[in-house]
Amino acid sequence: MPEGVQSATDLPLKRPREEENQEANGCAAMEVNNGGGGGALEELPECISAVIPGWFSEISPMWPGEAHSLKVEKILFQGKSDYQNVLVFQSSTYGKVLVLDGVIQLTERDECAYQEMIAHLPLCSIPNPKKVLVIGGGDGGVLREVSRHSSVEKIDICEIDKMVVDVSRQFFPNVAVGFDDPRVNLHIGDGVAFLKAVPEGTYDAIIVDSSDPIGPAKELFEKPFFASVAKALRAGGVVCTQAESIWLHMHIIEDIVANCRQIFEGSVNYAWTTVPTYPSGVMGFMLCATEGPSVDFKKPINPIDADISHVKTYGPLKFYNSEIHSAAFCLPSFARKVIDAKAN
Ligand code: JA2
Repeated sequence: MPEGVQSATDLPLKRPREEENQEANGCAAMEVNNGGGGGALEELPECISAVIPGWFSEISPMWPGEAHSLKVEKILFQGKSDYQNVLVFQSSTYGKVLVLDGVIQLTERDECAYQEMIAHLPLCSIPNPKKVLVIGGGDGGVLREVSRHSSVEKIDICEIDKMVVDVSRQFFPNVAVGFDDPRVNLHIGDGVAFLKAVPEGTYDAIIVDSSDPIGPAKELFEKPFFASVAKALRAGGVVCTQAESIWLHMHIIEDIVANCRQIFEGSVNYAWTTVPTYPSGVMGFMLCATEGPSVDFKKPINPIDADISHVKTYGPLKFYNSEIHSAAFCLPSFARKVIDAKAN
């Protein structure tokens, strides 16, 4: 092994939480590279050309010391909402890309991996889900996937940022198509406040499709939020939350697992999937059940493969199947050590 390269057994489980020279909007590095460049880049959004001219580089304190880049064909939209910077660009190899505060939320090419897994891991683990709540998810992709389940009667969604919904409808029609299902009720507002007002035991499943804990979604990673989620679920109801990357965020995951273990009296599990355009190429999910009829997330009992009416509307599933569902809960040893220690 070349000198300086870590062996697998040396992998640090904890990474620096933040590097002080990186700002929360993730674009501080352009100062370094643009020096002397004059005003040539003034028209471009902050994160374009930060590292390689003509490329989008995803620089964030969430992944210090690395920046995945995509070649930009054309910038299609840039705006500033009340909550964050919103950018849409055409990439040369992943289709259109949605970026919030400098961080990639989805690309047309690989969004299926995230949306299908965050929706079907919980919904295929319980019989007959009827009432589903989505927190965040303003692009509509999770709604599209929830809508594939014919047992579902009501889908509430609470997204804080209307601009995300509008931009998705305009630029990502195959994702925002989820909003067109008549079972969907869109609420624009704060998910934390929305949940507090939900009567106890309302939902069969809650899906938290959030951005990272360093922006408007901060509270969605904290214990009081998980407590409101548990209260809003029926007995034996399930939650699935975006839960970061095992390669980058073991310290965050450790905290989430510890919180969930205290709050959810049914099972507490961690699953993951591949998403090539997310830093480290993987993304995890926390899956928990409240006390009640027991839920074994690793054994899907409500296969979506059998329920095909949705295929006419949305096309076939591209990523999810029952085998990948079970496989998603298999963890590398370094992650299992931390997660199982907290979860059991
Ligand atoms: N991208 C990530 C991440 C955590 C680990 C690796 C990549 C994001 N968080 C932001 C997008 C999350 C999904 C939002 N729908």
